[in-house]
Amino acid sequence: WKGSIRLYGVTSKTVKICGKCYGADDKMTNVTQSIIDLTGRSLHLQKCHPVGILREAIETRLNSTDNAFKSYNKFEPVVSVYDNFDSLGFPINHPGRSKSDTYYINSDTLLRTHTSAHETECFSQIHQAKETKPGFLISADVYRRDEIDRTHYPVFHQMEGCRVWKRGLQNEHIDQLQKSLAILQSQLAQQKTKIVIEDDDSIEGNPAQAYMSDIEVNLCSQHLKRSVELVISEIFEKKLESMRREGTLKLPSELKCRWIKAYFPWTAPSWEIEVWWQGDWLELCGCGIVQQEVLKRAGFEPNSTISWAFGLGLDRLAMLLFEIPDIRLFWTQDERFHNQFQRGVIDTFRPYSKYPGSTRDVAFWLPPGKNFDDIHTNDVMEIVRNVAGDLVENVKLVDQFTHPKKDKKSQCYRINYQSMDRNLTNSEVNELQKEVVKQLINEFDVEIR
Ligand code: FA5
Ligand code: MG
Repeated sequence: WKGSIRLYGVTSKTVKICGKCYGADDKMTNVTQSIIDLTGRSLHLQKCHPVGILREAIETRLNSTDNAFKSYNKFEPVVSVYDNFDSLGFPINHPGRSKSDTYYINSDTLLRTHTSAHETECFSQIHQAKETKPGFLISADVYRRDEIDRTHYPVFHQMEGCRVWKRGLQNEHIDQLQKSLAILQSQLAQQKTKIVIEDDDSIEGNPAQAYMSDIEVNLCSQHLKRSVELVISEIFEKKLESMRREGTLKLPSELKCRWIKAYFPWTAPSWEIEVWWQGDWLELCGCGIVQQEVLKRAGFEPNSTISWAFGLGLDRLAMLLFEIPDIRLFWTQDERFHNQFQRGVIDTFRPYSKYPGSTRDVAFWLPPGKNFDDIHTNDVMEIVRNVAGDLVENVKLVDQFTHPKKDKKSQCYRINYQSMDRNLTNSEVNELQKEVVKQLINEFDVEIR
């Protein structure tokens, strides 16, 4: 019983990512070759890719008010545990740190799980006056160990946005905040797509930081919320424009959104925004007023600075707006996908014929004395993903039971193999399945039923 994921197929003691070598270690390394192969694709920089189109549209809109944001779009995905977690005040036992959720390269380095990992570095660029704009946007691929299905992929994209004000002795920053907020408000009022907002700005359970005055908290929160709302109304406006062109929209457009209290270790207060879209609330973005501790780590004098930050997921938003039915399509090389999109436009995806899929089950007994909890579903997913890569459409635990007499525990997983780019042969699928079974036995000592 090894009980942990090792480097499938990566036998050496080093891991090479984006041209650099890192030492692997037995205890923490869980990044696999299939994940490493996805680094460096930079979908967010492709001008005609849905993720790139959204990234560019948001950057342009946010800078159209007072040109306050510098873009950082080329940060590499390998970051330190310090940058991803410690510098942001994640407690040592935070679940996000666990190996079942995060790809570790070794005990000090990992594949970033969010773009917030670069906040401290960008704040310190402003502090050292290497960067004169008072804000920044960071877009990048982020990595999380997760299940496999149409809406989940181990890599997705986020955009981080931050805006900073130095507190002036004469309260100049209050002036600046008010002016900038007024611009945002008037731009929002001019958007064709009106946002109807349900706001939760009660401080109960979502306290502000003591060093800020009430007026600062109020202005900074409003500035943050209006900035995010402007982004949302802009991209939905692009969608509605395209629906009007395509003749699928006749109603006047109004967009229902709500702000909900949230918790992030490095912001207080914190919120999430959700959008009502086709009968469901969709979470788009987490945000808040940056904790003073983070700003101090970036070099700012205590109490000298205030800032807001948001982190927006680009892929789900892109799926929804471009009506893309399977998240793997973002990674396809198929021309029929890429030919459909144009810079600056949110057109509806026209599905092309899908290659047929093929389903296989694997059922096994757990080793004696082991519980269902001992095999993490994400670990099974990882094995399948590492063997089959993008040829796996989804993996599902379809059955589990305990044999009453023998007290043996059984699980059955159903794997659906399907390619976005070609037909899979039966024998090819059989080979993949054989390898999955072999690795399940190796890794977990299971007994195939
Ligand atoms: C974060 O990652 C925070 N870094 C956001 C943040 C930044 C908060 C700055 C405060 C200040 P969260 O895990 O909720 O938070 O992810 C942020 C957004 O990324 C979500 O709202 C969602 O749109 C997107 N997202 C999260 N998980 C996934 C996933 N598995 N697949 C696709 N998109 C996802
Ligand atoms: Mg969230």
